[in-house]
Amino acid sequence: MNLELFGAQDGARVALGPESVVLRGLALPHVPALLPEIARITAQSPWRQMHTPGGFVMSAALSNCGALGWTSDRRGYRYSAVDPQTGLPWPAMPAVFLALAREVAEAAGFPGFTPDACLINRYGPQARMSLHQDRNERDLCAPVVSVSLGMSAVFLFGGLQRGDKAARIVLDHGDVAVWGGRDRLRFHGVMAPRGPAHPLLGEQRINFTFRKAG
Ligand code: MD3
Ligand code: FE
Repeated sequence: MNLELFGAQDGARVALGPESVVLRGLALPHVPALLPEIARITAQSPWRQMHTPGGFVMSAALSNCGALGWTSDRRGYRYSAVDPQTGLPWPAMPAVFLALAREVAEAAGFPGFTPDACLINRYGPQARMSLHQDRNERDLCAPVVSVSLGMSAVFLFGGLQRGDKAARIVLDHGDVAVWGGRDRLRFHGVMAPRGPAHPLLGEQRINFTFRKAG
């Protein structure tokens, strides 16, 4: 075993709120299976920067897989069965993605999670996501599961009001997190990646979030 692949924190569980938790390194064993799937998905539905209703261009690039994909344009945020750039359905959710999402949700106390959408964000060295709530999903009772790969980044976890003070936690390659229940509508964001380029992924951070959107 190559011990350098594992960090001191791997296996740790960090509670962010009453119903949200970070599980350190839980995705690490799956990385070799995940990366070719991300390549396959983004060959079919390429990385793109979306426009916000407010007239900005998002700094992170995104793609989606699954029955529904998150999109944004001048008219608003929504989930769509069709990739607006290709006119085709989003790539199917790979079995390894679904298995990981279910494993993570179960480990956090949300058994039977069946996501129908997976938003994949790619952050270059300058990309970030400002504080927001995720509320376009029809079923806000289902949790959101996230998987972080590549460079590390500071995740900001606020409260139910935009002005509430946000806690900060670094998310590293292989970390997974789950947000459910009363934490589901908390404001959150992520700062630009920091630290050294990642040995596998270079100067980028990739985050995918599984959602029950429809
Ligand atoms: C807490 N993505 O795509 S992942 C997003 O790193 C998003 O790409 C960030 O926020 C990223 O919407 C953060 C963690 C995350 C994702 C969704 C959540 C935390 C969440 C939904 C509700 C509460
Ligand atoms: Fe979000």
